Amino acid sequence: MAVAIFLLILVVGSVIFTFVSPWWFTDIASNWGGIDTTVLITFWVCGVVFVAVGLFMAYSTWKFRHREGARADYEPENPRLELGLTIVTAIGVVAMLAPGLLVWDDYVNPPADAQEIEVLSQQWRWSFRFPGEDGVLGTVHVKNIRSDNPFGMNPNDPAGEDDVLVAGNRVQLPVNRPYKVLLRSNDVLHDFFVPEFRAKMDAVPGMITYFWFEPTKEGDYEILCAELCGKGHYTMRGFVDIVGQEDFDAWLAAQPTWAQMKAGVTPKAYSALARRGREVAEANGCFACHSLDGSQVVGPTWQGLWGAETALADGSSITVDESYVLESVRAPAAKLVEGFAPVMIAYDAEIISDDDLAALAAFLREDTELAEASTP
Ligand code: HEC
Ligand SMILES: [Cu+2]
Repeated sequence: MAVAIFLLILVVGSVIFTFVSPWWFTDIASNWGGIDTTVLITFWVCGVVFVAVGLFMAYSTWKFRHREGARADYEPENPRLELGLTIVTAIGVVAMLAPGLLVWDDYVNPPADAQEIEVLSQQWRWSFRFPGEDGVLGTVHVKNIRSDNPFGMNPNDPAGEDDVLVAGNRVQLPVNRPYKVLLRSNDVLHDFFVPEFRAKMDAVPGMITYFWFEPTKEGDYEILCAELCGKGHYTMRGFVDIVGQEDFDAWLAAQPTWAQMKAGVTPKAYSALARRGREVAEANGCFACHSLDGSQVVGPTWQGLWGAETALADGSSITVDESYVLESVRAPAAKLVEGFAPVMIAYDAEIISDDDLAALAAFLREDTELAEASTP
């Protein structure tokens, strides 16, 4: 009896929890309502089966409980019951899988007027490339990747000259325009995922994968890497800003093309030194406590850090410059930032060499400068 009541409570409790729980999908911001529908169908099929099986078990444990002198029937075969269960199961499985096939067919067949954007993934950041005026993405190869060619552009392909290169973690796209997203990885498996778009796809080294979507709501949406890709996986975030067409055009025009980047006309990408500095920060786990996007993790964000006035715990304040950054790393306790606990360890020269520290400072400076240069 107790077991039957427990099973009953489990079933009823699960159903109530499903309907009152605050955890549900975020508001959708793309055309992929069909993906929500397939998920809901799966929820309903599994939910109905769960309730039916749970109630049947509760009933059976009560109805067929042990009684003195009662004997069980032996009935190993029951063709009618087996046929019935097979048919019902088959219908359930088809109901769950068939809609997914239809949506998938749509997902990998972009409309003819879809614009292209390339998403380049690497440990642990996102970058983006637009085809430029000719509408054609230039060819690329990993073996071309160097500090002054972070996208691995083919230097001999004229189609790449006008490609627009967005090196930061932030990209803009116009609302209500279909986009075909081409995915590339420079190192390991990553997965581009924006929950509000209901869309995700693996980025696989050595091949180009794709899907398409049409943003339907303006807003700032977070990009996550949905594939465990190394120790910095959790820091691999980015943002897609969905804006009006005019805002998008203005933003895109302000980004450097490959030709400009080569000529150093708009040096909006990080210098080689700064890129090394970022690697030093990644290798030493700084991003476990410091963000680049303004969010507060454990320590203060590095967004806009360079040149900013930092309020210190002793009531004074200091302008962030090279010497303050060096001191913050070598002796973090010397000047504590107001409102933060002294949890950062001191990194001496054996952990981070003077050269690496200079590179780190260059990264912090350029990160602030690039952000200022790219916000109109
Ligand atoms: C365990 C978490 C943690 C790690 C790891 C960490 N920091 Fe910090 N960091 C903090 C905290 C907390 C503060 C604020 C308190 C203070 O000043 O020490 C801070 C402050 C700083 C500041 C001063 C920021 C400001 O707003 O004035 C700099 C610069 C800095 N850290 C650089 C680094 C670098 C570079 C690394 C990696 C080599 C690193 N931190 C690793 C927690 C951390
Ligand atoms: Cu990743």
